[in-house]
Amino acid sequence: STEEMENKVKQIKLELGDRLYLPGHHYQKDEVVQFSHDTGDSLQLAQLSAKNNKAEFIVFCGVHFMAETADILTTDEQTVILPDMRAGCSMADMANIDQTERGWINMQKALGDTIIPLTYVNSTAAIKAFCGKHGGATVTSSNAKKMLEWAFTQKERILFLPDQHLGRNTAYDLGIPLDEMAIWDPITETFEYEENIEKVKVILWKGHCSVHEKFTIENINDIRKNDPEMKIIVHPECSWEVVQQADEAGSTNMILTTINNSPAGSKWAIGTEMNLVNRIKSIHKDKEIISLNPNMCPCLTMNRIDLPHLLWALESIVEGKLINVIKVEEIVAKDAKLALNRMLERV
Ligand code: CIZ
Ligand code: SF4
Repeated sequence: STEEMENKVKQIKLELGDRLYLPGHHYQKDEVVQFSHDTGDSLQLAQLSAKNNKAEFIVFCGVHFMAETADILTTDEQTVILPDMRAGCSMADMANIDQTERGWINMQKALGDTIIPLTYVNSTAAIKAFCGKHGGATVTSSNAKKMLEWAFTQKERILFLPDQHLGRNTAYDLGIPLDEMAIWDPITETFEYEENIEKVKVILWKGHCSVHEKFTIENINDIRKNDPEMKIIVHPECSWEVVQQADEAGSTNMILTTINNSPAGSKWAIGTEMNLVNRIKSIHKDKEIISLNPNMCPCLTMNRIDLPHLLWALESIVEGKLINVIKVEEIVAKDAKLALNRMLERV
């Protein structure tokens, strides 16, 4: 039963003490997050894992790329475990390394040595390593603007992987018009652009988040019509049109602080993952909180981590038969760390 499983998790947590660290991403289910030592966004959790050098075992409740980042930033003595290997990220999977290497050659042909690659942390370790190797860095949704500004001090143009929306929203925020951005389609291996490729300052990899793409202009119009007092706040993984029409847009932490700082009685429609929206709703009972999309929008892969998988991972530690260990190959980890460090030392 659920209660039995919960009791076992509690018991193993007690038994392992400091040897265990359990980070839980904001998008994780309550049944998992209730046991987390910390909750946070992907980068905060990786940094906290790295600081927690007493922990021999890090059972990462989040998705695969987050566990990889934790492995890259922690020591060789620390073991990172992902409770369910099916917990991937469809966005990260939209840029594989072979496509990226091929695309890069095409981009160099078209534009010469004028491009620096940046990748959203929501990407595989191999893509982070690619960026590290070519002088680039990682970014998160909280520091994307700062990192794009830095990148433009290095090269004339940026290749932004793998989320076209975060790339477009951030570049637009920096004053770059849409006709100075091109999309690189890794399937057709061609650019999509409006005028002259020479004018392009930002090349957006054609990837997206299948959760955040479900928030639409129609959702916004419905809310404005039904309740004009409701404020709309969205994550920058939403499309440019949605971000432009919303009242506020920002990272998970920005969304959390904005709602925290809003007065009792405030009304918010939030465009981000369902578990986080529900958690905000249960914490802020004095405010009216709804999802921007009435169908809620769960991240299916985040939700693969559930209580039974968490318990399975913990039992594997106690029994000395580790499952789902996430270990990034050394040569990949080295270059990926370069890309992560270029970001960490600037933010
Ligand atoms: O959409 C995601 O996966 C986010 C916002 C991750 C993170 O915490 O950076
Ligand atoms: Fe990936 Fe989107 Fe899920 Fe985040 S919410 S893990 S970007 S699919």
